[in-house]
Amino acid sequence: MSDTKQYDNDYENKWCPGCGNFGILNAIKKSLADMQMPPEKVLMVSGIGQAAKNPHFLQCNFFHGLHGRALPVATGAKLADQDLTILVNMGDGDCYGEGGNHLLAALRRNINLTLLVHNNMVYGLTKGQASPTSRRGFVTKAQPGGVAYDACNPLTLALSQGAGFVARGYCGEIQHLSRLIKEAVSYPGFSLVDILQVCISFNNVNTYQFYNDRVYKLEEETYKADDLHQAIDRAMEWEDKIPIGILYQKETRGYTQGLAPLQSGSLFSQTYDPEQVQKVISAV
Ligand SMILES: Cc1ncc(C[n+]2csc(CCOP(=O)(O)OP(=O)(O)O)c2C)c(N)n1
Repeated sequence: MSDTKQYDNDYENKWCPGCGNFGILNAIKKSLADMQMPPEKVLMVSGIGQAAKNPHFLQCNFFHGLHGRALPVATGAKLADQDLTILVNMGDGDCYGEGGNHLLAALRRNINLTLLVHNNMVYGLTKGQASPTSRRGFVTKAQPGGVAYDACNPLTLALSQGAGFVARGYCGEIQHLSRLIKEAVSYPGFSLVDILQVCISFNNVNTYQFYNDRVYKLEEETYKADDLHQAIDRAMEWEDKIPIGILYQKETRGYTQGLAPLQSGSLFSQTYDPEQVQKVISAV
């Protein structure tokens, strides 16, 4: 256990008091501290939204880019410098809506990144429109009759696309969430942690009370995280009981493992021949 203060900074935070993002931020700091991760070795990448502001409030490297586009940036950064620990912070709209195509590509590539999705089931920054994870019937100012279709299930999506590490956390269970983040960061491939995040301003259905009444931890003694079909079954539980923990973990071969150009080190540390580069550019 070590000090989280090294990741603190004094950037002004305007999240609503009580926002679930605070719990997630604290869990991230705690996991980095427990892993004794030097701030200069951590890169946080994000897109646009309240969740995407998370890296502002951490003392480490960060890249805050375009809505939905955090994963391609993180992919490039990992190829350039394999020694960086990269955490991608996205909201559910940012990741499963605007960035959905990039999520599919990231799942297939299996680059060694950790994706933390702050899933409040609503577009928070733009003041409360439905997102891909809003449940059918969820009423907003833009959907006054309620959302007319079923929600996307990001966990079954990731499982069906061959993801090697799929977990769900809850912003009200900070110790548990920080353990999940540590496991996800240690996993040598693409890891998804979908985090149930309370939005106290724009989602009055999925409140702390709602989750406290339903969330349960996967049974450490009996739950087998290498059973894909069991993982899919648990990922589909929602109405009365909502599981949190590592739903699925398997050994995979990451994109960078054995990739020839990376055998002599990260790309940034290698010399290159401009003539060869010119040849490649001219060929395309
Ligand atoms: C290409 C593009 N489309 C739409 C927007 C407007 N926009 C900004 S944030 C946002 C939604 C953010 O919701 P979410 O990702 O769930 O994050 P939250 O704010 O809830 O944390 C939208 C639609 C934008 N900035 N860029």
